[in-house]
Amino acid sequence: MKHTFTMISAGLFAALMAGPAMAAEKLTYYCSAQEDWCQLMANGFQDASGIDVNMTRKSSGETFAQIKAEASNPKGDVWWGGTGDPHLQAAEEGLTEPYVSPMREELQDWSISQATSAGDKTIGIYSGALGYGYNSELLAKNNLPVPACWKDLLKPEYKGHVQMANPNSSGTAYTTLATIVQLFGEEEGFEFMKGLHKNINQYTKSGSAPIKAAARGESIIGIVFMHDAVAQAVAGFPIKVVAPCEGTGYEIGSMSIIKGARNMENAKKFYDWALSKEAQALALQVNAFQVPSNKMAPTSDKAPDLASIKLIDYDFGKYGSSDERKRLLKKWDEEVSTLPQ
Ligand code: S7P
Repeated sequence: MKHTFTMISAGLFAALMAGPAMAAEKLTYYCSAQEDWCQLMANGFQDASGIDVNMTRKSSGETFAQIKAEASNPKGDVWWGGTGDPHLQAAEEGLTEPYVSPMREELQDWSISQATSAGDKTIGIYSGALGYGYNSELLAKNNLPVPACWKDLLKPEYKGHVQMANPNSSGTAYTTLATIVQLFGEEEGFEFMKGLHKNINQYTKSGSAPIKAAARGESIIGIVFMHDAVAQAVAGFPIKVVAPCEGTGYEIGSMSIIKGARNMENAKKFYDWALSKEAQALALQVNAFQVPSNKMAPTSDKAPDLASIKLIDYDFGKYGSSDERKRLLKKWDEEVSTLPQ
């Protein structure tokens, strides 16, 4: 069987690499993962296919809003990266195109489930667990206790020391909100978010910004995907990574083709290429420590081990649905973000 898959890949790549495409060939690519990975994917595809790539990087919620705003006159061709929930919402709202890639046979079950649940309008490209990280030097300098659980973040000692992104713009922060609601129930979950609000020094636009701020010493604790905290630790900053003791949510980072894409064939070529083990292996060059969806792509030994983290059974169907995402965000806007600190 493995041999057959390899043949499929080899055949597909032979077709893709058959020679440079016509000079006019192009692709408009929206990216919601970290900037350096987005750029590497753009360059990698351009080199592999000869197709000119025009890349824009925005957070997951922002990209969703842009695709929605452009729906009557789509400008993007493919959306790669970012948390799965807004990709699922885009699928439900008819903003993305169904596509069944020949590369599917190489993918993990969780990647295919994401596709199946969305009528093939999206697919999983990586996975990662939510958590937080803290600057251990600053924590010690400020005589603060070492946090290990979500509820530790409510301690009054942490006032002004915790940062997270805004769940409207950021997929990471929406995953945080949905995780807390699933872990503690809606009522207690919103009480938690209100308590946390008292300790927040800033809601950033981008999901990974809070741990970059902690790395630079501008804040102490950042709520982020654990792989984003690991990236800062690997870069040499005094960041410790926490898998919260109560359990935590996770993402299926996703990819979707935009409905009405002007360069539909090139979008499909990118999609197939992005699912290959070669394209997914590029992550290691930029310290992107998510777990890849291609079973043959390497996972860094520094990547958080999802099997050893207490993961909740995140309900992607519910929390990726248009009504639920809109409702939770509205409730957070009205009941949490407006509270005094
Ligand atoms: O940095 C990588 C990553 O955490 O960023 C994506 C994220 O959704 C994009 O940032 P926002 O939170 O600002 O939307 C994640 O999918 C990815 O793992």
